[in-house]
Amino acid sequence: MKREKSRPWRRVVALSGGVGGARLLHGLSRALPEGALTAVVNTGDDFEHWGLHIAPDLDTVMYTLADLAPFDGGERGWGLAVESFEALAMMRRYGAEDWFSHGDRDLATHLARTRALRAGGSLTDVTARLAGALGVRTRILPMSDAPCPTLVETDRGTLPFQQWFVRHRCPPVRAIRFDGAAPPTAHVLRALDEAELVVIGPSNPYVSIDPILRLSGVREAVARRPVVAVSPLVGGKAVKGPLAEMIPLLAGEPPSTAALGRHYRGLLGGLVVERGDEAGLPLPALATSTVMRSRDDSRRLAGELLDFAATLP
Ligand code: FO1
Repeated sequence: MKREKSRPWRRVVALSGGVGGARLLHGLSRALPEGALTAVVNTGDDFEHWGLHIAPDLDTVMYTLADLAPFDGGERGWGLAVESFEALAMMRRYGAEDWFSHGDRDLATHLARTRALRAGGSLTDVTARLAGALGVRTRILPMSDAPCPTLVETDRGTLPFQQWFVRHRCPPVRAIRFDGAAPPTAHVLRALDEAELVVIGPSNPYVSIDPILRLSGVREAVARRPVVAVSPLVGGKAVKGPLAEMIPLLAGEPPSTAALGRHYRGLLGGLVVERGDEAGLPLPALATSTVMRSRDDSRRLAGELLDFAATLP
């Protein structure tokens, strides 16, 4: 049965990593009625640094939805648009590790989160409190309340995600490993069970989306819903990050949207791809402009995605 274009979606869940997923969430939050969107966010990148709990993807999503993130296609998509790095410079003088750039304003988020977690709050509750304080109306759910670090196997050994990504600048990957058996939260499973549509954002499938899908019961819950993904590739190149280099190493084939479709095999009802990247796809595809350099780009893409999803069985 096809959904009429004009009927608004009431319950949409979007799975997200950092910048690409966050930008799509921004567009979806504007395209959907208030209260209709829930973001389920990867926490496999979370780590402790300077004694603080850092949750980069949650923060990127929160800042983007609060209109506080850089959104101009510039180099730095993460963190806050208006930022200074005085504390980092001072910590450097004290001999602290400085490979991860904490901004001064961003540090306030890490402090507030760490204090609230130490006082006994769950990551879900603390995230809701921080996002609410920044005026975010979209529900942001961490995928789990327990630590579930993503580990990257490389020639230099097995590296926790941020060591691999930021400190060592993405050396070639042999395999991705997920530590422990942390469960998804009940909120995540309920949101998926109630979703009319699940959107997989244009995030790295191996290190941003798989960490969510591999949690007990999540893949099965997603597979029961209509699912549309947005490709993070443009002409075989990643919009941002090391995905294009990872696909040949992990899937044994050149980077393409067809490889992406195969990666999400059994899950997708449709795939949104960059114009020209639709050749050879074995599933319904919407070919459009997928790069989000502005809020208007993300609003347009989100609207097109929802109209496309409405045409799927
Ligand atoms: N990415 C970098 O490449 N270098 C950094 O120093 C860095 C700092 C940083 C601080 C806060 C934050 O929320 C994100 C930050 N990121 C940084 C981005 C982040 O590590 C990755 O983009 C995500 O984990 C991947 O989605």
